[in-house]
Amino acid sequence: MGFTIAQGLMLVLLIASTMAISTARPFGNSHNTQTSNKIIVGDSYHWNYGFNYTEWAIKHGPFYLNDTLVFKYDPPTPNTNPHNVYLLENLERFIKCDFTNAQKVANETQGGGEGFEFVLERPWQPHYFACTVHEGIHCLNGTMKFFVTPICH
Ligand SMILES: *[C@@H]1O[C@H](CO)[C@@H](O)[C@H](O)[C@H]1NC(C)=O
Ligand SMILES: *[C@@H]1O[C@H](CO)[C@@H](O)[C@H](O)[C@H]1NC(C)=O
Ligand SMILES: *[C@@H]1O[C@H](CO)[C@@H](O)[C@H](O)[C@H]1NC(C)=O
Ligand SMILES: *[C@@H]1O[C@H](CO)[C@@H](O)[C@H](O)[C@H]1NC(C)=O
Ligand SMILES: [Cu+2]
Repeated sequence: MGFTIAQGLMLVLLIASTMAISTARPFGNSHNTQTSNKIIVGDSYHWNYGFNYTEWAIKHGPFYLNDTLVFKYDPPTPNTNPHNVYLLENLERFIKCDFTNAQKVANETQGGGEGFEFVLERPWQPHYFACTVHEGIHCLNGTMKFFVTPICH
């Protein structure tokens, strides 16, 4: 819909550059111990409509195997938007916010309290996260999507 091929290529380049940085400095950052990190998605903005999570993920990367992503979002009320967490099938579907074969990982109530925790257990696999609420409005217009590719220490 709103995405061009150029934007898709940009995303691919962003993955590539994140990896290049991390392989160029394998021992040079604070993630170089075996302890895994807990990372709150969106920092203080949490998992909500209208935040650029792609930019957030670039800024917070690289992500390591066994790091935990914490998705925090309020349970739905008459005054708050519901949210959820899905894994989308591939990059193309991620770009289009196409939820075909998407896998639900957290429902609308699981982001409450301490949040929903997702451990990055699959090394080198891109994980395409998105909120599917309102037939893609949250994903497309609200930019509630990002991907991470956990690398090994
Ligand atoms: C989000 O940030 C990325 C990376 O800076 C940028 O390429 C993209 O255009 C931004 N998206 C929106 C909707 O502003
Ligand atoms: C990740 O966690 C798994 C399961 O707990 C463990 O077997 C593995 O050694 C861990 N890997 C790293 C790099 O921490
Ligand atoms: C969401 O998932 C939790 C944990 O699996 C479950 O207890 C709860 O009933 C589910 N809520 C909805 C609205 O599906
Ligand atoms: C979402 O974005 C699309 C395309 O940019 C636009 O046509 C549509 O009106 C927007 N919908 C909402 C609810 O903002
Ligand atoms: Cu949402």
